Amino acid sequence: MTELKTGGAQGYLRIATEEAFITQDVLNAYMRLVAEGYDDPGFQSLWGFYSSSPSERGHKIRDGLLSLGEQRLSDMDRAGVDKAIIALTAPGTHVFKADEAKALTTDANDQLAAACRAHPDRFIGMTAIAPVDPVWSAREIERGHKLGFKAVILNGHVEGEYTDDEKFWPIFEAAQALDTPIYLHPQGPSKGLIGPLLERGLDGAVFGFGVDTGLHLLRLIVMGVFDRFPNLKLIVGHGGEALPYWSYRIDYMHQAGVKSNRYEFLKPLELGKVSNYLKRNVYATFSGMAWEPAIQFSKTVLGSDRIMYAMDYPYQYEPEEVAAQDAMDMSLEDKRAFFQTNAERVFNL
Ligand code: 1DF
Ligand code: MN
Repeated sequence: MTELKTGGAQGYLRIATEEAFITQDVLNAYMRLVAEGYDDPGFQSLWGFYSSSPSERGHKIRDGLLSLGEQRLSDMDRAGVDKAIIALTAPGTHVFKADEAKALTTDANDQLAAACRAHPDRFIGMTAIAPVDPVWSAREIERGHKLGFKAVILNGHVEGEYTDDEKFWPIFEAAQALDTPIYLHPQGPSKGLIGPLLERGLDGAVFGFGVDTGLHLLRLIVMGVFDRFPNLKLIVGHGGEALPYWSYRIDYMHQAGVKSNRYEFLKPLELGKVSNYLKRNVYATFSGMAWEPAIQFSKTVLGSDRIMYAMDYPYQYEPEEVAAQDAMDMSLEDKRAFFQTNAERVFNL
C-alpha cells in the first residue's frame, strides 16, 4: 500500500463525514442504563457490548470514542484523513429522561466545541440534541450554530418513536432556518422492529442499523416532511442506507399505493416520487460501505454532487479502505467532489 498522507497531494483533501465520539459522562450513564436493565433490546445489545467488552475491539472502540486529541489525530494522520466531522455516538442522549438528556447533551456539545477550537483545521463538530424535548433541541441547534458546528446529529428513533411525528418537527424547522444539515445516524432498531434481527445477531451495524435508518428516512419522505421543509438537507450514511438501490421499486409501489388509496393517511407528495426527494434533499455518505460498486451505483442514481466520503472512526478504522477509494475508477474531479468539495458545500465549511 502506498503511504497515505494528509495535505491533498493526491489532488483533494479527505474530509471524513461520520466520525464518532463519546464523553466519559455519557459512557458512564450508558453503563448505568445497562446495569439497570433499561428496557430497549437494541441499546442493551449495542452498549451491553461496547461499554464493557474486554475484547480488543471493545478497548479500541472505547479509546477511540473518548479521544478528542492526540490519539484521534494520529489515527487520522495514519489514514490520510485531513478533517473529521465529529458527532456524539449513537444513540446519543435519546435514551435518557429529559433532564438528564439535556444536561448530558449540553456538556457533550461544550466538550466537542472546545476540541474543535483546539484543532480548528482538523475537527468540525455536529450539534447533539435531546429529541425527547424537540423545542429545547431547536434552541440547542441555534446554540450549536453559534458554537461553530456545521450539522445536527439525529441518532435515529427516539425510544421507539420516529421523527416523522409532527411533535419532532421543531428540530427540522430550526435546521432548515439555519441551513444546517441533519445527519440521520443509525442506532439499534426500535423495540417494534428488532425481534427477528436480534434473534440471529443481525440487529447491529451488520444489517439492523440500516433497516431502521432507511425506514426512518422513508417515513420522513412519505409523510411529507420535505414538502413542509423543502430546503432541509438530510444526510444518511452507509451508502444511503440502501435507498438508492431500492428507489425504483419504492417509487413504483409507493405511487401505486397512493393512487389506489390503499392507506387513508398516505397523501400524494408534491414531487410525486420518493426518489425525487433523494435527489433534492438527501446526501449519502459511504461510512462502512467503502465499496466501489456501491459508490459508483449511487453516483449514477443520486449524482456526483450527493455522495461523500466517511470513515466511521473508530467503528471502522481501516486505512486500506482510504487507499481503495483513492483508486476508484472515477475522474479526479468526481473524486475531489466525493472526498472534499461536496462536504465543503453541504456542511457550509
Ligand atoms: C457501529 C457502527 C456502532 C456504526 C456505531 O455507533 C456506528 C458498530 C454506536 O459497528 O457497532 O456509528 N456505524 O455507523 O457503522
Ligand atoms: Mn456511524
